[in-house]
Amino acid sequence: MATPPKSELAGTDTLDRQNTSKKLEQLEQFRSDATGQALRTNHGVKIADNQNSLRAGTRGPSLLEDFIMREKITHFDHERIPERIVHARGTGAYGYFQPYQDWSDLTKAALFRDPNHQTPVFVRFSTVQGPRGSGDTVRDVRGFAIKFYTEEGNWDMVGNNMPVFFIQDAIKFPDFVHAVKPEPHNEIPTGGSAHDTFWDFVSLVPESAHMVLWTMTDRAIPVNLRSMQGFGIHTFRMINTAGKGVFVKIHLKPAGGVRSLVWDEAQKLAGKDTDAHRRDLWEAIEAGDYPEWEFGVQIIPEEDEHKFDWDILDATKIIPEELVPITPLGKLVLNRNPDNYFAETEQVAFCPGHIVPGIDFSNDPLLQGRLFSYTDTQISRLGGPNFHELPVNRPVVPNHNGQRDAKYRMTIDKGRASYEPNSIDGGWPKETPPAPQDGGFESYYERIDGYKVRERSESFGDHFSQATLFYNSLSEAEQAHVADAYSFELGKVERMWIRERQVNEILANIDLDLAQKVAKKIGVTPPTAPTVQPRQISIDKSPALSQLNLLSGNIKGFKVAVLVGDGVIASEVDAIKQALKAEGAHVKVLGPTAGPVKAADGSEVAVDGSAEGMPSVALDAVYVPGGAESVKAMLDDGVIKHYLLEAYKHLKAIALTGEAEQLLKAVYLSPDEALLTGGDFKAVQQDFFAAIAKHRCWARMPKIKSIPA
Ligand code: HDE
Repeated sequence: MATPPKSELAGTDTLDRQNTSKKLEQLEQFRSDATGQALRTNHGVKIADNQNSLRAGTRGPSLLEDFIMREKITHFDHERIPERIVHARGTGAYGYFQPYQDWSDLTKAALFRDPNHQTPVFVRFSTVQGPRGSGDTVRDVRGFAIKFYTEEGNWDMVGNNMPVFFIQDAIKFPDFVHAVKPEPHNEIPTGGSAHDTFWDFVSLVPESAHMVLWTMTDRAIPVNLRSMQGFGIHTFRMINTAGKGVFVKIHLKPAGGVRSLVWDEAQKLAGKDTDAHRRDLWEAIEAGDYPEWEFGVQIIPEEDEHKFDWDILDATKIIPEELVPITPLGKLVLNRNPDNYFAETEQVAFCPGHIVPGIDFSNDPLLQGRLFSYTDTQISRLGGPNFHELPVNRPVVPNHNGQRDAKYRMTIDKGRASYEPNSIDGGWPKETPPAPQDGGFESYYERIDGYKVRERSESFGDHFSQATLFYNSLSEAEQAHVADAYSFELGKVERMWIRERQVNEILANIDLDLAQKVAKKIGVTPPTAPTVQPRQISIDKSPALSQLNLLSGNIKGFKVAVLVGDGVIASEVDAIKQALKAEGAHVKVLGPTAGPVKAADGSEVAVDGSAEGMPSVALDAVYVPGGAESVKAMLDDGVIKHYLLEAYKHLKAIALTGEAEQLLKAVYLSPDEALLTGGDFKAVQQDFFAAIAKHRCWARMPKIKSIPA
């Protein structure tokens, strides 16, 4: 009898840390470097002339036999694949997840077991509404999808940057997406929700009230992808080594704090730099400033399932952190950019149904529908059921089974038996029984009892109390932005009855004052009472929801513009650069042109670009050092004056030292807690850095209305 290829024991593909710890190593075999290589056809023939097609005479017709040209153009003709139906615009990076300790008492999943082990990950961030080429800074939800290449197979945590969703049941998803996507007749707008079909739908579907409120906050215009929270949204389960399950809500908190753009800035940035977010992520990783998040869970014992004012299976609800604090489990770090956007970021395929032992689903009806949808969509997007063989999607462990053939099969499966059980191939591959650790996957042992119904549980029936809780938890400035955002969006809605319905039947039930403010700005008669009786809940504020409470307190990762011209004081430029770098901030020295400037002492000061090329909207703060000549030129420079006014309008920290103080008068501004002046950099450093760390000078808000866009 032939010897079986491996031990007779079932479950031979158990943990093998040495082999599986690095996804990147595994990917190496697929990476292709053309350096030093001859130009060849796809079939390996060396090409002698890549400039001219084959023709009959130098001025004659092209010849069909030109297999080199035909192959090249045929391939080109098919280079595009369908973009994702939602989340088409995205950007990704590799990194790792590392647990802080052994969490076996919470989950048996191996990735949470060893604090010395890093599980490789690929993360893809995305917007939802816009097509692949749309702007990064549009008002939208951001996808936050993580593929953990664990030693027990891939776990996809396909989340967003907001903790709730628009609908409660997956069957409504196509309706919601059709409504938010550009209008069918003219395909407008690209990347946003400020149009009739979206507001028509959400004003008719009150369960969307909470999530729509989130999208009207500044969370929908993150300053960059590094500064966003991530959420699993649905309630999931974790199962420990003893087989005990708990419910969990997944949270990711950015180490650099949660920060957003302001609306005017977001709109301008979409035009000035369509790629603002992907550029920022790329540059941060290239600069070694690796984005980091703390991965944590809210843990809800099974016996507490019904103890909240809301149903934990309802994806339009959060569990306030004040009621169930987050247990931090580990950190997620992104430290490598992909080599090829298409092969990695575009071809990556996530599915919430990809889980590993120790993690399981809940009965959330939104989650349940997602489990089916994602693999289904990959089949049309990636051309068949073999997309798991694409390098970026391959698990780091082997995946033997009887699934064969189909389009684009890359694996050459050996053996005769593509069925199980078999006696021809020694019975391989075999099942692995479930085990406290490293066993085969076993669904959570849960009793299900019920009638077959198309009905929503009554516990899903309250749509406003959490929206009100969220609104009440926001700072005054955040609330003002919410009113502005609703007014902007609804102001673009052509049908008056949709505006009225959103104000009277949705906003008035969230907060009457908000409804009245918005009504006044969009030509609707302000409502005087809600249409739904407010529901009493056990908590009236959740400070953890206000992003003003989620800043890091330091300036690591912030981007500061230093405006220079000929005659600048070089030592000042050096001092600010060094001090910012020491704090982990990024400095962009910007001149009148993209060429170097000559300092007052005759030395050359290198610049990173021109002020016009790197507008204030792309940076977090502005510093102008002294220098009689450079400031003199700036006093007559419209670009610089606009730069300062725009940074001021966007509530940014600005410091003007030495002669640069004269610029204040030129732009008719006066100092405030974030607009600083002083003799030199040392004089303003402390206050300037403190103002940057606050991210925005909210006290300035009442003044900025008078500054033209
Ligand atoms: Fe998705 N969603 N979704 N979604 N979703 C997709 O899958 C779907 C939902 C999310 O970077 C699609 O591969 C249904 C919630 C992210 O590749 C598709 C429902 C949340 C991404 C799909 C939802 C998400 C997607 C389109 C209602 C937050 C991008 C392309 C039940 C928890 C992943 C694709 C990436 C992508 C279906 C609702 C997050 C069509 C049916 C809730 C981050 O399968």
